[in-house]
Amino acid sequence: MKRSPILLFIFLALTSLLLSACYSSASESNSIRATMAVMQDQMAQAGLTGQGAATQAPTGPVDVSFTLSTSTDGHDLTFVGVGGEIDGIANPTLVVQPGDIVQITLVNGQATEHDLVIDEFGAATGSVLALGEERSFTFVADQEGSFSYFCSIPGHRAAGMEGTIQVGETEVATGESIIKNPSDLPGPLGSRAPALVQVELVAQEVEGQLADGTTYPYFTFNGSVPGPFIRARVGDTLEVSMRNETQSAFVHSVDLHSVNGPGGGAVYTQVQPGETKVFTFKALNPGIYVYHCASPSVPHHITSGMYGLILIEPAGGLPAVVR
Ligand SMILES: [Cu+2]
Repeated sequence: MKRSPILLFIFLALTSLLLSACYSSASESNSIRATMAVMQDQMAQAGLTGQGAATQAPTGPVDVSFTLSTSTDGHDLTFVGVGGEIDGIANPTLVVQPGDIVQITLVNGQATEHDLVIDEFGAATGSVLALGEERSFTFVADQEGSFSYFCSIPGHRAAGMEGTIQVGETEVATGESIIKNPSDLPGPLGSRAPALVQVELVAQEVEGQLADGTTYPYFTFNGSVPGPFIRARVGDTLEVSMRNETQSAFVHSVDLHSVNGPGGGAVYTQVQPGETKVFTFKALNPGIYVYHCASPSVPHHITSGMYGLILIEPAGGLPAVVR
């Protein structure tokens, strides 16, 4: 059988093309491998390999160490402190100072797989499997703030195996004081004649101190809870000015229970942020009455601080008290 020289040429050309393609792809993958090796070296130098972004390798003696044992009450899984100030505490907060070399030892309290991981420090014990098995890690607490330590075995963190490691001072939330001084009261009226009494109320929304480290978005009359104590006598005409601060987010108003008439003034005093409305009423009945904001949702405004007292003295004033 006689082969066509043209076909033979095509065959040889295709073969050589195929071979050169193989060689070039081999050399390309070699160069990719080389690049990856360089990158891995660089990542190792930058401490970026392994779990999380590992911080600098600890050198020198351990400044602070904690031992945590895994525990279960049949429902929840926890870490329990062993020894020192955290002894017996479930998921204790571990407090360390910035720059401390911290050692954490995990003791397995069950014959179940657990571990302990702190992502931000690239720190992980690896698994403990057997009852009583221990594993430790050491890291430098070189970032300030609150971080979670947890068990990374699927479902264990959600079941309760999570706590906080606090590096440095906790940030304490502080707000304005909204406390009303209980002695901040107008004096007795005595036996004066009926008069015009002007009352100025300002709705102020204040990020106020609720407890140590906790603030609350209060709604106030004149910046305090309760609002100002108002004093008048039967027969007085009260001119109530209700202003809402410009920076307020909500509509506010005032409903004084000493007002004879529906709504106690709330109908006339719904004020948008930046708005002021004034109304007058005549005090007809002696007594001590509550006043409060009556803008929807009313319970939200009252429980957030918009309430106070108004005293309507009888004609001739109140009798003197002994003490
Ligand atoms: Cu209000």
